[in-house]
Amino acid sequence: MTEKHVYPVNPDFAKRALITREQYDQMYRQSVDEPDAFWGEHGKRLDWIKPYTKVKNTTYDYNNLSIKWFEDGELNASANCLDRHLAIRGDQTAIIFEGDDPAESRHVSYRELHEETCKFANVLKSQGVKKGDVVTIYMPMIVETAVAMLACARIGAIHSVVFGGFSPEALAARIDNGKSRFVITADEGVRGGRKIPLKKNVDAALRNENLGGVEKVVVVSRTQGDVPWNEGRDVRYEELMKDASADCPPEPMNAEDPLFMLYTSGSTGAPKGVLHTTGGYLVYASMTHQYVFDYQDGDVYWCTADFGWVTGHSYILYGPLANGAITVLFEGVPNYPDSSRMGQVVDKHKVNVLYTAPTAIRALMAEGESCMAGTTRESLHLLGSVGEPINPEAWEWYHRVIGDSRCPIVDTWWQTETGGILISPLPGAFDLKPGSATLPFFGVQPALVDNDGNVLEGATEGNLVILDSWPGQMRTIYGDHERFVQTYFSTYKGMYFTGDGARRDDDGYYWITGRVDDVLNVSGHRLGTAEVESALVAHDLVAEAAVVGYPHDIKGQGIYVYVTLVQGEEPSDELKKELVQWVRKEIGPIASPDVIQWAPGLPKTRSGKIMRRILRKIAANEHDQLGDTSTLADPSVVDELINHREFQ
Ligand code: 6R9
Repeated sequence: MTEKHVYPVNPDFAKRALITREQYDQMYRQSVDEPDAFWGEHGKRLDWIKPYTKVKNTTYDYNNLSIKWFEDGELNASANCLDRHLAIRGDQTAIIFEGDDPAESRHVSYRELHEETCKFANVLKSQGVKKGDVVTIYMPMIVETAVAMLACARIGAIHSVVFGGFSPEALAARIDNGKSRFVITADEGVRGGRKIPLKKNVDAALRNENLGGVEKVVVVSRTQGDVPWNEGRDVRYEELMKDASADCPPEPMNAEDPLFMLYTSGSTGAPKGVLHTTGGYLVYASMTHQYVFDYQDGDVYWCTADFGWVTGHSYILYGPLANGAITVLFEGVPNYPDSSRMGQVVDKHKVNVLYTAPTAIRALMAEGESCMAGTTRESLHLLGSVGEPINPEAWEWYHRVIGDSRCPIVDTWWQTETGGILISPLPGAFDLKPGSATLPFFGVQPALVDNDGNVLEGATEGNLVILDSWPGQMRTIYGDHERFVQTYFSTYKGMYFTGDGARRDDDGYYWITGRVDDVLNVSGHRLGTAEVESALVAHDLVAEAAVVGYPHDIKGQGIYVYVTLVQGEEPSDELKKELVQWVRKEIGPIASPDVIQWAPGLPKTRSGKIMRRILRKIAANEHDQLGDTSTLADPSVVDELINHREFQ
């Protein structure tokens, strides 16, 4: 790294910053050397109904795995996000809602959000929802979604938010896996001027015979669109809210009681329900939100994620609200009505902190600097990035064009499983290097290991593991604890394996290089290659399919599919289109294949394992670097694929 690639701490930002480099060094040391003292102190940032006397009780011992934080404490997440703010900031804005239509926005105060949440919590109770029940939320980005999540938390129900872009089939699989008896949805969502038939999708999902267990579907009116109605099962949000009492005492929850589950893709099998608990998660989400975004009272903070992903949970809802923040909730997309929308929203609501994804930045970059014309963005003082590695060019562009060369950028590395940010700059403390997530947050002990699990020292590259637990860590995979232990703790015994690779430089800065397993990251969305493959082979004409990622200018990774048709079937462009539609139907538009290549055969080892390494190289047009192909059962397959490679 040359000096010109280092951005020293911005002196103006340092003046207001909560944490200096000296403080970071001292606090980090304590967090690792004396975790009980450190987290015992910082756990007090929340209101506890019953204070904890124990702090950290965790072991990564493979045969004896156990993760508990604040285990004898009791609290309620919704009370921490709402009730405790009423006396000091009841009339302050909690949520600024910005509609898909730029003419539509409104402010919701903490008092209003509290009242709606209490009412809806009573509604859920009246519909039979009890503590420990799983409630599926399939909603657009509207205030009622925040209300629904907080209302679940208030009564101790476990919410399971399913991204509104998922297909009925994907929704059905998640409802089924969670044995969820309740669904909350909206008539339709609106994004980029287009309607999304959420209620219709729920109906289609529930037609699946295995889902007979769903008792109630609560439907919020977003568009007042005409939707089919199933008397007895479907109930209207607005009608139930009319008569609901606004008095609903928060349920005391043990720190280790579940708060929510959220499905995410792994390298094998069906998506897994990542389970987060109450105390550790909320301490960690709120503390990272405060320090990473240097959040201070009155700052207007905008995270552009969706509630369907973990970023929406931790950094639109729980972290910010626990901190009494003003959080922007955006229903739309960055390029509607046109590509100046992001700048427009920043100016309209005087946003100080903008947290978005590299894919959005690259899409704007492709439009050219004119996409910020007519906006000043002068309110911004900090930028954030999440979801995938940010390439230095996109970082520089974000810094220069969106942030007017004035705002530090926090490149935050974390995962659904980690609950909150693990590696990120603290903006008033660290010099920045474009493309590096820099250093670990308090209490986080990253390490790089070789393929045999040996810890590597100094400047090097390897598999990224975490050596000890932090409070926000997931506790299990819903309904499959064994899979949890296997997935995260069996590759390198005694360590949490992230699935990512990383490089560490001479300053100890981490550079995340991307997944080292069979997980794709398409526009910041995680997808398992196995998921896309099983969708494809479910098609009658597909005999076999192999899916790999390839470098894509905007999406980060695109989806490259090799398909072998059943004997006697002829490849055609129509069939390609049909397969793309098929995958969209099975999973959702985010899984649309970018390239389909017909493959008369796939490169396999003699034991029949598909050699994806080779398929990745062909897709990336790097077939001069195939490496060792001597273990292939039939090497001629490779030449055939190279000769018929699809051009992107
Ligand atoms: C929060 C979130 C997790 C995977 C993760 C990694 C990639 C996320 C990143 C990043 C490089 C960053 N990732 N943030 N890679 N730099 N700042 O995205 O969770 O959807 O579970 O994805 O995303 O590969 O393992 P999730």
